[in-house]
Amino acid sequence: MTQENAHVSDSSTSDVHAFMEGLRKRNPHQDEFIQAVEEVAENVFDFVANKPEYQDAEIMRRIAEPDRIVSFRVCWQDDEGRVRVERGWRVQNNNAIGPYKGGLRFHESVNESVLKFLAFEQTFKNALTGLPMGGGKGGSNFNPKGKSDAEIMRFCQSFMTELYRHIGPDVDVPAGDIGVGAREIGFLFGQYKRIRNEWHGVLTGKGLEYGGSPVRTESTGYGVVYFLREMLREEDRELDGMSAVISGAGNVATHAAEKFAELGGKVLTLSDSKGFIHDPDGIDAKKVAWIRQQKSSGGSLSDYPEQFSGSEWHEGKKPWSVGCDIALPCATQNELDIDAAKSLIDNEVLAVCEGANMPTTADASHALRSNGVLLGPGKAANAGGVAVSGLEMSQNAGRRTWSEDRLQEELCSIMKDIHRTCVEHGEGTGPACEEGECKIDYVKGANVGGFKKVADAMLAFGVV
Ligand code: NDP
Ligand code: 2IT
Repeated sequence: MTQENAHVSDSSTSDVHAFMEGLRKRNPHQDEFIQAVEEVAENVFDFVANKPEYQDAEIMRRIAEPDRIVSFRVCWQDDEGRVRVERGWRVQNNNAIGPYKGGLRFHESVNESVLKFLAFEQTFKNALTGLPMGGGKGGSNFNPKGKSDAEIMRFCQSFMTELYRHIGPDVDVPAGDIGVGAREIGFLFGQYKRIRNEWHGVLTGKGLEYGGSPVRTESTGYGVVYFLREMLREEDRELDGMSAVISGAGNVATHAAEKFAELGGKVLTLSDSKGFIHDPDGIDAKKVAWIRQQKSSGGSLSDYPEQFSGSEWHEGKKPWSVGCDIALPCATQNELDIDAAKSLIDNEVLAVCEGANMPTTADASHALRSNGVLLGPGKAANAGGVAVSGLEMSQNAGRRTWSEDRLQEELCSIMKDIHRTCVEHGEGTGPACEEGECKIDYVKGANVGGFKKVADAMLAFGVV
């Protein structure tokens, strides 16, 4: 790796500032979107510094302007017969390399900024998988907590009654995310099929009985741990015997915990929006199963210590101060801030590998990397989910279902390929290089690797 790649050049630094100033003006009050773009821009402007073909075509400016955003009203009736009104969105960010693809999030915190950041990240993530998928994201500020199955069904049907116009197996293929799992995908798919009278793979994460793919449910969390394993191998280390602090107690967190424990690691924590569980004996597959059951039946994680002695519940706290070798943030954006990063650095954590999308704040990300902590960014580390979604699309198009063994192998091999791409573009460039302790900058590797693929496709199309 050449020395000039080790730092952002002066001219590209000023380009980033001018670019970000324009972006801020055009997207006021969209902090999450601006944060996601800024991280990519820092790396991409450095990469394109001597490449006028990308600069002249304004590729970065175009990727950071969604192709379109659809926003719509979603009315539904609750069990008391009251009329409720929510807002729904689909952000179609970029379809240069394939149909728009990305999840739907139902959470009270959802707004346009959150969905724009997620659709932007998804564009790079999907490119990294090597599969032909563009980037999109959607959802609603609907809060599914405490709602009955019938209420969830009515909401999903109403949401799809508008969304169906904007999606299709070759147009845009949504899936799950926070608050959208197998139950919601079933209701959404049922309504789409009813309106269109067409059966095709318009959503992924479907049930196995109706076109879903083996391994899709587990794929994000398992993929995170496969990516982490590659990061450790690159440093001649093994996961076996390591301890991990994991946040979240949903799809990604529980499957990451399950795989981490299966590969010989000890999972010390899991969490939700109310607090975290600390279990020094380790949270194994049996305990994970209890947590899943508790969450799906509307129960509280605070009951965990009654079930499993020697453990503790920490109300209203996040798990990052617990000493560990590895941290896996698997809940939501900006959950790991600068104070958390300082605790992890003080506790000599080796690696942070992101199961969630953008869980690490910008200052925390810089602090971790400057202090020699390996940071696996979400757009690489959590790409296993959308990768198996891509394989679900292939299976649906070919009207076949592949074996579980085949899908497990494909997931493992895609995560290894993504890791290799990150190493290719992130070697010898990390912030710690300035301190003389050069580690692979996975953030830069993922940003540049994803950008290059999308950008080359866009160059081929001319100005569109
Ligand atoms: P789930 O809805 O299954 O679980 C979300 C978990 O995160 C819950 O434990 C929830 O706690 C917690 N959480 C959500 N929002 C907050 C918040 N604001 N503060 C604290 N805790 C919070 O979602 P997933 O596991 O599917 O998604 C988790 C993350 O992984 C998200 O960032 C998502 O974008 C990302 N991701 C998901 C993929 C997938 O295939 N599902 C693929 C790639 C990334 P509580 O129950 O108390 O709300
Ligand atoms: O953030 C993500 O990658 C997802 N929520 C999964 C998207 C998908 O289309 O499977």
